Amino acid sequence: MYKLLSHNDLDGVGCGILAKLAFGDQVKVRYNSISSLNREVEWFLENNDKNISLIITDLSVNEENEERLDAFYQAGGNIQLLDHHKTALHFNRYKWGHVAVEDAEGHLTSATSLFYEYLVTHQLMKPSNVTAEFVELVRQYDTWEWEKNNNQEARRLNALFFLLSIEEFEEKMLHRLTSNDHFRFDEFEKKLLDMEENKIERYIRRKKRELVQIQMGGHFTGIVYAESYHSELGNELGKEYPHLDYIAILNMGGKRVGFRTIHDHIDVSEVAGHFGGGGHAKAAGCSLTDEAYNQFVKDTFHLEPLQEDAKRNRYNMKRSSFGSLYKNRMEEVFLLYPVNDLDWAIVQNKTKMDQTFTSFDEGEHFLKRNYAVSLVNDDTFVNYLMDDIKKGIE
Ligand SMILES: [Mn+2]
Repeated sequence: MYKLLSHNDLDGVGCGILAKLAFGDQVKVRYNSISSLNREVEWFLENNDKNISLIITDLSVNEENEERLDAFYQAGGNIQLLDHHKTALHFNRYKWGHVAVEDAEGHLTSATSLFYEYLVTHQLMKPSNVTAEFVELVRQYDTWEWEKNNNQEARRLNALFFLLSIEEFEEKMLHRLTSNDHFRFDEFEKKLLDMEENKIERYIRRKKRELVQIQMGGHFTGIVYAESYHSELGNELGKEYPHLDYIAILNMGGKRVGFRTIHDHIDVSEVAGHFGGGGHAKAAGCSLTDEAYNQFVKDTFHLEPLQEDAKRNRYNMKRSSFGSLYKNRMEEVFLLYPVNDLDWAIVQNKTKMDQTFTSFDEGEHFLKRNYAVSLVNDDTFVNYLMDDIKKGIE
């Protein structure tokens, strides 16, 4: 008999699906949050059943359980821990630990890809195209390689995972992996995913109009309230407002703050760490402590949201050699224009600023950070130019 303890996200459940494919009814699978794994391991060890092989995937145990597991192994117990998080690399010192962040070809690994490789090389499972394709989608999603490769199938697999219960998802995938030659979504799933995508798009459009910006801890931060779709929101808001270093997403009901960034020079796990939280460089979170509440909620509640750039312009375009016109809530106008091949300058309310910029983006970031401006629509732009012409005639 086997027992698999795995994470309750797509990558963790991918391992559960592979275990059921390989071992059928000879395996019991339990999915855990990061915090519940240690309880499960303790429970397993208390029963001290050496006839059951324990496999742990996508998660690692605390120090006490690390020692207990090794003692169990030394006493003849069967254990295998497979993980791909760099925080778990120290488990490689045990015969029962296998942690790899990259595979032999230098690709980032996921728990599902490591477990597939393990099952195939130990001849516990026959490799197949459809399973390899499923494993690769999970790997690309879990490592965020899907974004770089624009792998929409990987993103949609995770969306489907969240639309279904874990049991339904497992059942559907097991059926697919045993009866098809290639991995594809069926018509009903495609329809469901399309509807979900439209819903997320509308939600994000609304949230774009609620974002406020503040300067804190040496960073420019965008703040928005949202209970769901944090990854999508962090990504879309980050791209819409690239002058912001990161986006803080407040979940008031859950008393949590999520941090997301699209920038390589920002590590949001450091920001979260300042408030007693943690995570990865691009995605992290913390509890809404008193300090976090004061900074993110109390100090920002009175702020007006940022205005979006006009999107359907034909004349007032960004990077235009005629200049791009911006405005803030105080009705101050700013024209950002190239003065020669190298420099960009700004005219604020018809007065040229001393400061120049080496690129359009640098100039726009300066304006958006310091004056919270947005690109005006064509009508406003034309009126501004007409005004200039009239003044010239007078
Ligand atoms: Mn994982």
